[in-house]
Amino acid sequence: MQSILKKSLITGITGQDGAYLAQFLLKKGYAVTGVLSEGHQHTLERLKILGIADHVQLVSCRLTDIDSVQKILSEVCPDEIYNLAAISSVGLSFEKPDQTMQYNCLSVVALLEAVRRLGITSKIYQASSSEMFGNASVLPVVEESLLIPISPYAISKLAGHLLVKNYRLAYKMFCCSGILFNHESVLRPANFVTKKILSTAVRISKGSSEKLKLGNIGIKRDWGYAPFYVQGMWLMLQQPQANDYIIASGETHSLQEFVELVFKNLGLRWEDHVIIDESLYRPSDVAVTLGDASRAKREMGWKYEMSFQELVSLLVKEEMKL
Ligand code: NDP
Ligand code: GDR
Repeated sequence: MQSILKKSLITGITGQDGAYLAQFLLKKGYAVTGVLSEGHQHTLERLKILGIADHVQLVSCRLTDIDSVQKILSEVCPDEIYNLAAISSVGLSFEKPDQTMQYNCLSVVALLEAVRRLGITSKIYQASSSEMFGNASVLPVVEESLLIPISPYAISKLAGHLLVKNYRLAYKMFCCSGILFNHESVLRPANFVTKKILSTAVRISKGSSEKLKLGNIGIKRDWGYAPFYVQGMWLMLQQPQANDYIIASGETHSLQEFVELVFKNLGLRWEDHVIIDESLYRPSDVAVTLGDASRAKREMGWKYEMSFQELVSLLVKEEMKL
């Protein structure tokens, strides 16, 4: 039997990244505790798909409340904390800007402040986002590029990002932000565009006559494969000094290319099945994202080697199996 090395705590364990990260940490011999946010209805589906639901401990906590977070931290005494819980949909954040700001900002303050008040040495990973850059004038972006977010989601993530920097500077705490670019998998929730495209296209390939309704397919994204990205999160907490890192594929492609390739992989013509619905356009949207993950490669040895074509083929295969 493998001996337990370290204790980890993951907020947002029931989401895409939480599930893959839990699987990654379990393989490394960590004890994994997942925090379920009180008042939010969670699904254990992703943990079950990966076959790890029975291997993680689940606890419940009001993640926006400092006292509740302090209580959990003193019970678990984690070596590493991964803060992934968030209202993570950019689209939804335009409909619920108040809830997005409240949850995504307060949960970061509560965690940082709880660690500070307890005086513990837990290392903290914060899930920051490429969305914080907004429509960058120079691409690819690096960690020091200007942050001009253009959605309530991205603004809330920027607040968390700056809080992490502040606690690092003011209290010398080991806290890092991973600035992750879009990463996808079969575990993506249904409201994200790649999952919506994959699940609909697979149903069509099996005989469904439905149409796939999409918003702006002209946008371009730096898309990667989620299981490789969680390794970057872990690597950040293994460094001698805390810092912020971009994790990205370094390629950018339009949503139209993604759609075309998915349907092509299934032997179909996308034009026969896709309808553009302008009601799905966002009030403001980032046109292109492209990240430079050189710092992550140079300092942590993290590198990404899957091409866009390989990513799409793999996602189609995984979706067919599901
Ligand atoms: P998911 O949406 O898959 O998971 C988010 C997690 O937060 C889930 O556990 C979810 O619970 C929980 N959650 C959602 N809404 C609430 C709420 N209102 N109150 C409490 N908990 C809530 O996101 P990902 O796994 O894809 O992303 C993980 C983190 O990384 C997020 O913070 C996201 O913003 C950030 N990020 C993600 C990127 C990506 O491309 N995936 C890129 C950059 C940053 P449940 O699933 O049970 O509802
Ligand atoms: P994003 O992911 O906003 O980049 O945020 P999403 O998949 O929601 O959108 C990507 C792009 O596709 C366009 N789009 C559509 N999007 C959705 N959801 N549904 C549609 O029908 C549709 N049609 C076109 C969007 O306008 C957008 O431009 C993800 C999340 O994981 C965030 O948490 C994370 O921070 C960023 O990636 C990096």
